[in-house]
Parts: sequence; structure tokens; C-alpha cells
Amino acid sequence: MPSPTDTIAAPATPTGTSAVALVRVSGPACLELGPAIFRETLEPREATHLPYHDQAGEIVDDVLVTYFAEPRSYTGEHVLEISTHGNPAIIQLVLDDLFKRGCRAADPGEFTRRAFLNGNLDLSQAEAVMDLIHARSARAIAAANQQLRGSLGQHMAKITDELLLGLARVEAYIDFPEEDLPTEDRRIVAELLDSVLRGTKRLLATHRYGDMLRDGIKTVILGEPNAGKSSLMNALLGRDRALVSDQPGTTRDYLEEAVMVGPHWLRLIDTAGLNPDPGEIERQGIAKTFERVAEADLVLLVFDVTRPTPPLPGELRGRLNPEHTRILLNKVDLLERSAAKAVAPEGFKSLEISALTETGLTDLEAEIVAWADALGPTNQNDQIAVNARHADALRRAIEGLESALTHLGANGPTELMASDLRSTLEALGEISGRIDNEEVLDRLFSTFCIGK
Ligand SMILES: Nc1nc2c(ncn2[C@@H]2O[C@H](COP(=O)(O)OP(=O)(O)O)[C@@H](O)[C@H]2O)c(=O)[nH]1
Ligand SMILES: [Mg+2]
Repeated sequence: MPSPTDTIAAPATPTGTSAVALVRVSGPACLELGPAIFRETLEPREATHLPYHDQAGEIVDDVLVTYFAEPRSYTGEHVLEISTHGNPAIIQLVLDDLFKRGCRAADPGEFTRRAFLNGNLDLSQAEAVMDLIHARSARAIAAANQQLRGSLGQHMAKITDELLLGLARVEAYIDFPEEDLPTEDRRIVAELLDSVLRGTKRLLATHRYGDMLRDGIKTVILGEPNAGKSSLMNALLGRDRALVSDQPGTTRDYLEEAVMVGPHWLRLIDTAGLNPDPGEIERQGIAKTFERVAEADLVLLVFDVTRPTPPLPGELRGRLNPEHTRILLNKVDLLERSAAKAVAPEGFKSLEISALTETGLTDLEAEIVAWADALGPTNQNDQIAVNARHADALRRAIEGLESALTHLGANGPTELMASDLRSTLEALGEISGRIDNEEVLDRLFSTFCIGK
């Protein structure tokens, strides 16, 4: 178990040649390390340009050092941030020297873990730090920023307060097991729990959007051989990634590429064509296509507009939901010479495009952004999008609430209700992190980067 009295050090920037690189040091020893290395007193929060002297007195580099005095630092401890020239060999010399002077190499996420343990961040904010580092789109950055400012924590506090009111009413009767909860109290508790349940479910519903922000929008391009799937993939990517050919059946496996569409990022997946009469290898490709469709957030079903509407394989019909499917009537550039034949199935939104001339692609991108945004928060200032860990806690909270409401409805024993509500509180508490379970913290912070 790492001790908070250790002073930890780690590079905060990736290895490689760059203009500058940053070494971070946190812990009580920073107080003496500053004057020892830089040979002068460092004023807190003042970036100072000074030579770095190693223990032997050699100058390692001219650096920019900033000292943060506890508790006004990221970790809440004394911190040194040392910006060196961006050379991995310099960083190594600085780290070796810091280790000789008694510092220890920081574990992944240990700086943020200390910030959490010192009360500078709650757990949902600590996770937001990681989200912010890994965010790949404007929307993901916005959501991470709001969570970092404590939006989820505040939301949880509101819900938890309401729940505490309900629990207090129930607990008042625990000492009188013979007495039922008076009708008036039952009504009040039921209202409180209903409201908490609604709020909890609303939060859980943001998980899908949260996943799309964190992992990208899984977008599967689907259609018959030669419909123009690979051409569409290339057009959206802005480069030739997928093989395009007038011979059907060229894409047998699937291809995945990340692409930015406005403020969102898509994981665009080009698939094998839905050939109604496939050969053996094609058949395997089509099986993979179905797997991708099952995991997809969004399906772009491409029809060649000049050909009759193709039949959909039975396995697909049930899975394609108009809400997350768009029909793309491709090759509209050929319509001057032939009449449109393919039509979108009833109830599905369709767009006319040409992957070749790029007609309609801007509209398609706008449609994708509108679709994704509609799944997100209605109020951009309330950008909550929970992650898998939050969702798990919310599901347990919902179970507890539903069970308490069942007991309440059946006029059951108050102890059972109280116990349900206490486990609900515990589950909700995990989100912003009233966690003293070392294992959970170890698991969570181990996914962080070193130096963060
Ligand atoms: N005229 C025209 N041809 C297209 C369009 N999209 C694709 N094609 C052509 O249709 C053929 C099949 O395209 P491809 O992207 O390989 O289809 P896939 O089998 O669905 O991946 C190629 O010859 C493409 O050049 C389009 O919008 N207009
Ligand atoms: Mg193809």
C-alpha cells in the first residue's frame, strides 16, 4: 500500500522528442527538494527559469519550475512541476536524480488518487480527468469538462438528499415494529422514492450516450454487393481506405476506421455485402456483418437507387430499428440516365446521396450529428453522460428503490424498507466516491496514465 508520506515523481508527458516535457513531483519532500535542486527559495505558483542541479552538482538542463505549496495544488500536497527540454534522456536524468534524492516512481493515476484522497476531487471528477485526456470529440470534451466541474457529483448529492429524507421517515418507525407506517408518511415516502427512482433512471439512460462519447459511435455500413458501401466509407473518411470495385463481393471481412463528423467521432465499419447467394468465404463475411450490426449504435443501409429495392435477410429485419437506421439511396448521379427504383422501407428515414460525386454527404453528416445529439442531454449545460461504473451502481440503486417501493406498497416491515434504502444510498454513494474500498480504488486508478 503506497504511503502518502512518500514523495512520488513521474513524467507527465509522453516519451519522445518535443519542445518541452514535464516531470511532476508530489509529496512532503518537495519542500526541501526545491531549494536543494534549484539553489534558491521557490515562490509558490511562480514559474521560474532555473538550472536543474543533480545531486553531484552537475547542471542537467535549464528548466522552468513551478512550486505549488500544499494544499493549493492538484494533489493537495507540495508539488513541483519541472518543464525540461523535450528529450527523453534529460527526463531520465532528472528522474534518476529525483529517485536518488528519495522520491519513488509514481503508480498510474497516483497523482489523481492523492487529489481524491485529499478531497480535491470526488471520484466522478477523477474519472472525468481521464475522460478529458482521452476525449476525441468536441462533445466528449464538453461532457468531461462538466463532469470535472462536479456536475455529476452535484446531481448525486441532490438525489441522495431526497433519499435521506425518505429513509429518515422510515427509520423513525423502526423502533415500533408493531406499528405500520402511517398512511400520510407512506404517501410522502412513496413520493420521495418515486422521484428518486425517476431521477436515477434518467441518469442511467445517459449511459448509452456516455458510451458513444467515450468509445465512439459504432456505425455500420450495410448493403448489397456493389451498392457503394466502400465508396461511402472512403468518401466519409476523405481518403481511399476501402477497396472499391465494380466486381461484387470485394469486401469480405470488415474494415473499421475512426472519422470525425462534426462534434462527434464515429467508428465507421465497412462490411461484406449482403449477397443473397453468397459463396463460402462471403458467407463468413456476412456472418461477421450480422455481429457488427448487433453491436452497432447506428446503421447506414446503402441501396443502389438505380436497382430494385433489395430484399433484407430475415436475420436483419428484426434488428434494424428505424430509430438507429438510415437508408442511403446511393448513386443519384446516375438518375439522369435511369429512373429511381429502390425505395426506403416504410417508416425508415432516407437520404439521397452519391458516394462518387459526394452529393448529399453534407446532409448525411448533418443527419448523423442531429441523430447523435438527440440521444444526448436536451440541455447542453447539463451534459451528464454516465460511464459503465456509474451505470452499474445506478442499476443496483434502482433495484433497491424498487424493492423498497414494493415493501411500502405491501405495507411491509419498516426494517426491510430501511435496509433497501441504505443499500441504495451506498450504491449511489459509490458514484461520486464515498468509497473506502482499496481494491475498487486500485482497479479504478490503475487504468489511468502514469504521471496523471
Ligand atoms: N455512379 C456511381 N457509382 C458509384 C457510386 N458509389 C459507388 N459506385 C460504384 O459502384 C461500384 C461498387 O462500389 P463499392 O463501393 O465497391 O461497393 P460495395 O460493394 O458496396 O462496397 C464501384 O464501381 C463504384 O465506383 C455512386 O454514388 N455513383
Ligand atoms: Mg465493399
